[in-house]
Amino acid sequence: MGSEVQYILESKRLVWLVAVVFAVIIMFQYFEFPYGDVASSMFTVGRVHPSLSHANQTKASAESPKSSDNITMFDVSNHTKPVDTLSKGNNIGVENHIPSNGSTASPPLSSPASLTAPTTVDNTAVSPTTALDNDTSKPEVNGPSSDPVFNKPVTSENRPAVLAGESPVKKVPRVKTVHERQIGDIVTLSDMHDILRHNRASVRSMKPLRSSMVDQQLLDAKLQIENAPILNRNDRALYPPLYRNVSKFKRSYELMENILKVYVYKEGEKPIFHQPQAVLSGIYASEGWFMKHMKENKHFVTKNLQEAHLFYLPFSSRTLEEKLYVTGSGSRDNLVQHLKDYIQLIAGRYDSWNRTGGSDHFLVACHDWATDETRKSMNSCIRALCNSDVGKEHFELGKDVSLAETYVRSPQNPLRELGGKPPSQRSTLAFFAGQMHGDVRPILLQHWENKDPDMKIFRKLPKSKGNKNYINYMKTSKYCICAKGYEVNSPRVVEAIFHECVPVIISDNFVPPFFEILNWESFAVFVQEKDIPNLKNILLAISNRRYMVMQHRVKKVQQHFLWHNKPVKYDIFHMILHSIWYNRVFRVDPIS
Ligand SMILES: *[C@@H]1O[C@H](CO)[C@@H](O)[C@H](O)[C@H]1NC(C)=O
Ligand SMILES: *[C@@H]1O[C@H](CO)[C@@H](O)[C@H](O)[C@H]1NC(C)=O
Ligand SMILES: *[C@@H]1O[C@H](CO)[C@@H](O)[C@H](O)[C@H]1NC(C)=O
Ligand SMILES: *[C@@H]1O[C@H](CO)[C@@H](O)[C@H](O)[C@H]1NC(C)=O
Ligand SMILES: *[C@@H]1O[C@H](CO)[C@@H](O)[C@H](O)[C@H]1NC(C)=O
Ligand SMILES: *[C@@H]1O[C@H](CO)[C@@H](O)[C@H](O)[C@H]1NC(C)=O
Ligand SMILES: CC(=O)N[C@H]1CO[C@H](CO)[C@@H](O)[C@@H]1O
Repeated sequence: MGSEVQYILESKRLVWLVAVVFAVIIMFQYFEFPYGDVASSMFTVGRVHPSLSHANQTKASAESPKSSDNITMFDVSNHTKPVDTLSKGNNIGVENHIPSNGSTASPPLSSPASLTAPTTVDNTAVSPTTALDNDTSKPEVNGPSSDPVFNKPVTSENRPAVLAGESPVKKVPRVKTVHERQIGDIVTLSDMHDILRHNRASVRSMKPLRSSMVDQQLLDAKLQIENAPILNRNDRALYPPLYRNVSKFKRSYELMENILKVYVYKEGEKPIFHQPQAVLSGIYASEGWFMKHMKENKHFVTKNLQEAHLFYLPFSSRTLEEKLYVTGSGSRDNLVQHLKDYIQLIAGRYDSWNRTGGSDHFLVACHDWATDETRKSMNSCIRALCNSDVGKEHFELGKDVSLAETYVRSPQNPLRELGGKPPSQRSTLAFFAGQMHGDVRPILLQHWENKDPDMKIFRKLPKSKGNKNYINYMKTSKYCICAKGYEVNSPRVVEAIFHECVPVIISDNFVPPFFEILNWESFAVFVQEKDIPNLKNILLAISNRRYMVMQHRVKKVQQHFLWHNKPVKYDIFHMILHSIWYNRVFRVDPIS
């Protein structure tokens, strides 16, 4: 009897032991792989690990925010701010003009456990990790083989599956009801890579109602890109470290040049449609310049609907707002309706919309509102949007494209003031100036305004002719802080590149432009909003050698962010078109 009891106790203990060991292993796997840093992950307060599959999460509709365990995902309803409060923002230079009080996440707090110990690994991404002790700093990696291109962040491809049967993409932002958003509830760049990869593998555009020669061409193109020949080392036009895979990009770009045909709809009344001239300057200029170049283009544009791979919906989200939004009305319904009517017109008149349900149609829109305005009638389209916030549901990686926000000061000469000082003449460590839009900038100012001579962190600078003061800081600072405003994007990202200042992006969940193609971490620094108190240490922890490497790359990547009066190869016009093309190619259904 006694021995039997003993036996039972023993087995119970054994079972317990096994269970505990198992749990620990699972915990480590679960925490380690997604974040690449066991210590920080395990001790970061309040990090929530959603375990729902991404596929289901992305379906969560804005109208009915899904809740589980009191955590609301993608609670877009409360992100959208009262339109009422909008100051029309007509003045060029007044950026993101849309007070978004609704989206005020609780101020990113500095975690008690975040004695930030940024890793100074010279060739890997500089993404500061939060750590409890000093042991987590990674060993120095050197040599050409450790270049970011060949040394990508831990991703689902090169890490073991977390748990059998689970989707590799686990960490979609779980945006809690906005006010209770917690530290860690953000989508890091490596999460974005995972989501993109997942979406590429699983989400396809609608199977065409009737097949056409363009479908086959796209499939062929996809195959050729996937099997791209390795880039010739002597190819000087593209600097490999800047790209996620330079060979694929090169091939895809060539194929675009060789086969892509775009049909531009003639329908739509001016000035909302077909009138780019109105939007060639200011912070929304990218939609105007794109429209101008697309409409004038001889190489890509076709008049033959049958041979088009893409269909352009040529409207300006900026003009739409200017012309139709009734100040003080608090309603954007008429703007949304205007776009819906347009699609109905197109769908009724041309078979091309119905053939693919609009999934080969695209738009290019830089106004913050465009993301929301187009999410119903144009959701199937490939949308190039400045407001590329992956933390909200309406930006779909793999389909939608992050549009660079370019502040064009002189439409006659978009390259005016291009460039900046060499690294040795950049005396300021970090620079920021801007209005106190949104909830991140006040925190930045609170910690760094007039606190430290190395940190030139200002509110809006006093007016100066041609904005000389601001531009001079951009040209003479090592790092240019791009803190989000009301929404994730900021013209500073491109301005920094324009003036050869290394961008420091403080905008959680922001999908940077040309994300599909560029290896952003190779030339920019990403600092989480919660790490603002540590900003200076994070920057100082970047070795001078690493800084020189990044600054050099910023100069190399610059060509992709420049508008020219006549487009040139690899410039921003072609890069935007390329991203749209790339998503079109990779969403084509292989079983058609
Ligand atoms: C999504 O959730 C439903 C039930 O909520 C489930 O039946 C379905 O299999 C899930 N889909 C995926 C892709 O996980
Ligand atoms: C959700 O929160 C409410 C109030 O905060 C609480 O009463 C309820 O029990 C919670 N539900 C769950 C599932 O935790
Ligand atoms: C938005 O926030 C600003 C500054 O915090 C405040 O002045 C304004 O009244 C707020 N507007 C709304 C609609 O809450
Ligand atoms: C980390 O390093 C700093 C300076 O090197 C030292 O003062 C501190 O005690 C270390 N902390 C731990 C937990 O080892
Ligand atoms: C880039 O893509 C090509 C084609 O798929 C592949 O052969 C090559 O190994 C990739 N290069 C890197 C560095 O991932
Ligand atoms: C496309 O489909 C819509 C809705 O089903 C229909 O009203 C329209 O006539 C169709 N367009 C064409 C050109 O057949
Ligand atoms: C989910 C959630 O927090 N919803 C809130 C959105 O805002 C409205 C009005 O401010 C609240 O009534 C909802 O509860």
